[in-house]
Amino acid sequence: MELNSKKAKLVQEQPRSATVTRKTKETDIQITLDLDGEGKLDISTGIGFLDHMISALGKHARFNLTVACQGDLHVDDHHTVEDVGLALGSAFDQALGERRGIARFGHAYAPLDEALSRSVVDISSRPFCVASLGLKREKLGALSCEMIPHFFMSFAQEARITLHVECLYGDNDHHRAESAFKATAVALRHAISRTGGLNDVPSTKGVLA
Ligand SMILES: [Mn+2]
Repeated sequence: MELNSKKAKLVQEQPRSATVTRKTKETDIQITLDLDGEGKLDISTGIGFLDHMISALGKHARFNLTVACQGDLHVDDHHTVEDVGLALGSAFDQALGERRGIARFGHAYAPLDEALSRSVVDISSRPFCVASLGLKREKLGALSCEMIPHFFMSFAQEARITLHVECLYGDNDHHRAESAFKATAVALRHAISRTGGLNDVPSTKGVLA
């Protein structure tokens, strides 16, 4: 019993962080992520609204997160948004490490004024994403609205999580998008919260690989 609790304590103290570098002809990305941070952020993707959304994600998930991306924005915003989503997902996967001793499921609602979003997360190792945000504008700042669900999809793919995020209502697209990121942040924070020791695998299969 004493041994088990010592083991659990050791797991609690293990850092959950990762550094990811991803370089292609389209984007050059460096990310550092600490899942057990204080919301310390330095986000620079070259797309202001994307920085704003990733900042909301990091702040409310209580990550320490730096994201630096030099992308081919002279083409458009597609590669930058997609690749930052993939790299952030990969950093999340690496930082999480062995999928043991965590809550696994998380869900949250987040309002922003008149808009309300719901996000449900399963740290399943089964990449799947349903992102239904109902955005009407073509762009928010320099970010194409069609790339916002795409970002969630790319993140979920490399993070190897199941993510269902929906904006339930709201008139203002900035509010709709931001509430979706905030809800996802809080859902992630709950899903990765430490609930047990190394022997605790939250799956009837006995493995979340
Ligand atoms: Mn805002």
